[in-house]
Amino acid sequence: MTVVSIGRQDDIAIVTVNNPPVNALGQALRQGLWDAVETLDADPSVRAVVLICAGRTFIAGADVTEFGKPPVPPHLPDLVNRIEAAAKPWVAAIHGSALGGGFEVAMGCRFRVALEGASVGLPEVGLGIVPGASGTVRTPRLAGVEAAVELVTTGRPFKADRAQGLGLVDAVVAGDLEAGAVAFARKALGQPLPPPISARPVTSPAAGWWDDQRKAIARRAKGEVAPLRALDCLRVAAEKTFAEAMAHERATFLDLRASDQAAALRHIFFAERAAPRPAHLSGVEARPLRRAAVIGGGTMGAGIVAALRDAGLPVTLIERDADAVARGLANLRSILDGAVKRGKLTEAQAEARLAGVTAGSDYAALADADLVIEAVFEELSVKRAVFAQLGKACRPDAVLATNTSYLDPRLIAEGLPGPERFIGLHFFSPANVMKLLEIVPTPATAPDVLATGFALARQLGKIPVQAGICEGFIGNRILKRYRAEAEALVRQGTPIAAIDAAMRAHGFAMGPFEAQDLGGLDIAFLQREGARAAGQDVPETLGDILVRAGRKGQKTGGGWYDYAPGDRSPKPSAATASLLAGQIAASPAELTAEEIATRLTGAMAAEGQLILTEGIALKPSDIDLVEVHGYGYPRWRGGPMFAQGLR
Ligand code: T1G
Repeated sequence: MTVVSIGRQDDIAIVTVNNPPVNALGQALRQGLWDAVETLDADPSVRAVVLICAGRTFIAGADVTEFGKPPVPPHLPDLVNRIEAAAKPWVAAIHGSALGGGFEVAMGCRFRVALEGASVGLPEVGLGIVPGASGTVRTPRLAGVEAAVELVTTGRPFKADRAQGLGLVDAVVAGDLEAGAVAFARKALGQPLPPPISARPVTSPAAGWWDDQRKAIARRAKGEVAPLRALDCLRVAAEKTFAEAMAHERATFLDLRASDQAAALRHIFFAERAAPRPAHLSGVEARPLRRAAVIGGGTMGAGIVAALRDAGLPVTLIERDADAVARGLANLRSILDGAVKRGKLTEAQAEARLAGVTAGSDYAALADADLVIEAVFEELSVKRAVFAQLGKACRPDAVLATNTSYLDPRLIAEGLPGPERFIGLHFFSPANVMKLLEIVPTPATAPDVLATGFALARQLGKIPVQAGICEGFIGNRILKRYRAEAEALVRQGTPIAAIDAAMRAHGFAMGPFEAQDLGGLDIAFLQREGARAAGQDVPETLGDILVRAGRKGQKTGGGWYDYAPGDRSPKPSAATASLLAGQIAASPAELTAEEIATRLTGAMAAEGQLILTEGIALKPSDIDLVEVHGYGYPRWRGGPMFAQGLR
């Protein structure tokens, strides 16, 4: 397949890239572009060149599948320089996303024209590297240092309009991109050309500004290396010559590309892209998803409704009576108001989200639903009563799902007519924000119903992971082991605050005890009490002692830590120390922060290994996705299985 073809519109050459799925800059494409420059330079009838891409997007970057291999010429920085030095001006015509090497190629062009709604970005830090083909050197010369620092060190793309305002693109067109780019090229030929970006000046801010940037990035990066190394490259670009800056960037890129953090981030990158289309479901057609319904308008139910509406699905919300319906709609409204406050939605979009919800207490409204997700109180009899009604009210082919996080889905579905259409869909709170979705089939679940779970995840933009049935499935089972190991360290005399500090230093947003205080110790306590009441032998935990003493966390002013009224910062607690005094070894084992983190992440991996052996998870990377997307495991460490060398 020709990845680069050349067409003409009179004296304007059209270079079209066609390298599905995202026009990544593999060796063949780099060679094809190099040859195109040579060909068009040698053609006196060509006065300008438009570079455009077929398919869903402009060039989305270097080919990440090549990263593990030695670089093969033409190297991307050389190609970008070659385009910049072309005898005729090149105009990049951008649709979709020009990312990484794609935007660097666009900066080798003399001009950039973007289709409205397109975006440009340098996401390399998200892969544990820095741009390796002049992104840190040309961007400051094109748009100034401040814009460059934001674009490069956050990795977040800019939409076309903002990019134009910053000078990253020269024009934004609507409709036919090629025609717009050709017209732009013709117009540009009638005026003096701007200098190539590499020849443009750049002004470096004062040293204090750089120090402030470094502090802010270090706070945000929490141990991730690439953003700070990218800042270094940008400073060199602002203070040294183009050539010196290019050499510094290349050395940094090659150094980071071989790093553990880059390997970990690539692992997650590919795991995320493989997750929505598991091999064992290829060829299995999902059932249609046109109308959805949610039973229960509490925190989880309202969050699930919001997620379904974000995906454009009309939703019926069912609650037990008029008051509960009103409360459910109020919960949804507060989610939408929050999104508007944070600038995620406009008022009009929030209204449209709400307009797509039909709420009531009559199950007859479910007659046309393709999918119903139950999200009522986590109690077996309550859930079974809901499914008894769903079995009567819904079409026989409607997919019926439970959002249970701990109960055995088989018990919930007992007696349900058409058990093949039943499945577990475990959302994480807040359901409209958290990307993880654990998909839990029962032995009776039909393959096309399982495929429908994955299709729903794709439609909601979530990361689906299939889980077998056990207590806590994958994520909550590992969480239980993680907490038990943390309590074992407390019993050995390791201070609670030292454990939390060690896990924060390891890259977690918070440690296991701070997290319990935030979420409430009573949730897990009730689970344990339920198991005990059902006759299971569940040994007493340190958390039980605290809950029995009324210490449930922030909501009661104290849990593992004390909290002053209106202050959420945890303070070591004398009350907790005295409650647990009898449980703690007299001669504490001194552990370093690294040893604590290794012990606790090792326990996660050990539980993950059991989960794999029992067939609860299908592959190690699924467990890593659960931990990274559901439990705050630092992405740049790849997950507990990756960290233990398990791929
Ligand atoms: N290389 C190789 N394959 C890629 C790829 C890439 N850069 N990006 C995506 N794919 C594959 C992906 O694995 C999947 O494959 C398919 O394309 C669709 O992806 C020198 C060194 C572009 C926004 O980080 O952000 O340039 O599973 O499902 O939702 O400075 O892909 O179908 O077989 O995500 O429409 C910088 C990463 C690289 C962009 C499209 N670029 N990609 O999203 O599709 S480093 C990136 C994305 C670099 C230079 C440096 C997204 C997308 P399969 P998808 P999508």
